[in-house]
Amino acid sequence: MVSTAPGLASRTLLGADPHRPNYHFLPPSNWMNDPNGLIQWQGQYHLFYQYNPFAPVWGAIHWGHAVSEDLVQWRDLPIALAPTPGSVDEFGVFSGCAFDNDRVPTILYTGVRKSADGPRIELPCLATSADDDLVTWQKYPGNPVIAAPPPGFDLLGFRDHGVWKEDGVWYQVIGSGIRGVGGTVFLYRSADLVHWEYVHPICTGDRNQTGDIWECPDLFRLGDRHVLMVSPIPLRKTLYFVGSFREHRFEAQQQGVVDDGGYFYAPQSFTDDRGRRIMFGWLWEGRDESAQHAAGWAGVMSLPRVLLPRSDGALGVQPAPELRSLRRRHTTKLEVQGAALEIAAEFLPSQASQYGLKVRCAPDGSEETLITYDPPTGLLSIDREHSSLDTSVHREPHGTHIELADGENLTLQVFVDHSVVEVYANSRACLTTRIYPTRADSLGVELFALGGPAQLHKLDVWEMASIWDRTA
Ligand code: DQQ
Repeated sequence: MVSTAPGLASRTLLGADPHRPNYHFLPPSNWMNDPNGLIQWQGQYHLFYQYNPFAPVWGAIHWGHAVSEDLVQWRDLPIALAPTPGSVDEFGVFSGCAFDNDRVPTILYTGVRKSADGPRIELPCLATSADDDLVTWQKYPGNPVIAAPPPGFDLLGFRDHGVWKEDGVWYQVIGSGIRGVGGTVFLYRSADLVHWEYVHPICTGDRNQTGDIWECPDLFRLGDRHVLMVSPIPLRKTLYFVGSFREHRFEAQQQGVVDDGGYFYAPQSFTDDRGRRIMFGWLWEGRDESAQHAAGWAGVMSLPRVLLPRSDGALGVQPAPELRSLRRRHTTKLEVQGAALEIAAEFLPSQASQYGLKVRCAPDGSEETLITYDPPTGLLSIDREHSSLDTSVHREPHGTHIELADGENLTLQVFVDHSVVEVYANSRACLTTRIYPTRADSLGVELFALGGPAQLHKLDVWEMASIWDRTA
């Protein structure tokens, strides 16, 4: 299928917007949400994404598409999938995955239409591509490939897919929720990707703890365990469970939040040809719809993150090392200023009651964003109370607990990219937030400590290059 939807706008159109990130991926204009169909095909990384080509708000969901050699520099490709009027996906082409079916690039996505009495009907659909650049896609004429959700449940959703092959059999997981019970992930199997047999739920949560509907399930092996990620409605964050997957049932041994900054959702991960498990997530806006309309764009992709098994059973995470290619002017002092920076700061244990970094600081302190560590409680938080003089943008704080072992340093890696602040702590916690400073001179970086001096062991700051200069 070649899309009849409008093409992508020019990136130069919105390039001067001071809130638009320079080195995080986002479409040329309008709305983006979940990463979809992440795959490395013939050495190239493909990033598809939930996309509304008509407006900077959610709706008319298509699959946008970009390609990269290195996970960092992206090139826009035409829209990959669009809703087909009068079909099973006429309301939207919702989230899904891409995989290799014997050298045929294949997508399994959720086709959505509206029933006569209003509710959405969500069903799995297939599409394949015959070109090695994955530019054009043909929808399977027999879509949907599963005619209805499994019988016997009162379900709250049936969407988003993960696919793998095991002993010659295809398996897929689908996100759902059982009314009054909790989020769940259903398992199906198939010999040919077209005929699917229902197996069972691999895992079901307690709605009081882990939400009503589990969106975007992502199940994968990491080290000697399995990881299940789900994005529960209404929690507005993504949970991970580390555990075992035996006889096609997932048993969680440990649980955590993938990113507790309040803005990271619906991630997807894939394994690349170096065996790395790489994840992207959607960063939503921290301002209201009228501001999104005025800006002409909404939604940013997180930086590529490498997931790592940890000996304590939790999930380890680091920014992909390829991002170092964006580093430009380097300093070990805080003389540097900028809206696009990487800051690596390592603090020794100290007697200070709180310490950390401030970014996007105005010279007179009227705007500043604080990344604060509180040793007594182990709380690492982002304080946006004074991030912006614009009182309409979101400013509630977010944080996560990170207990440091005796003598363990706090290592922060902070990526500031205009309205995005992405924080990695000790390769085991992430906080990502959105800020909208109003002043052109809100560019400073500062260290601070309360209740005693902090002890900075090491500091590196780099100005970061734009990923669009070559493609603008
Ligand atoms: N976004 C998609 C759904 C998914 C949700 C729709 C998660 O497929 O459940 O745009 O953000």
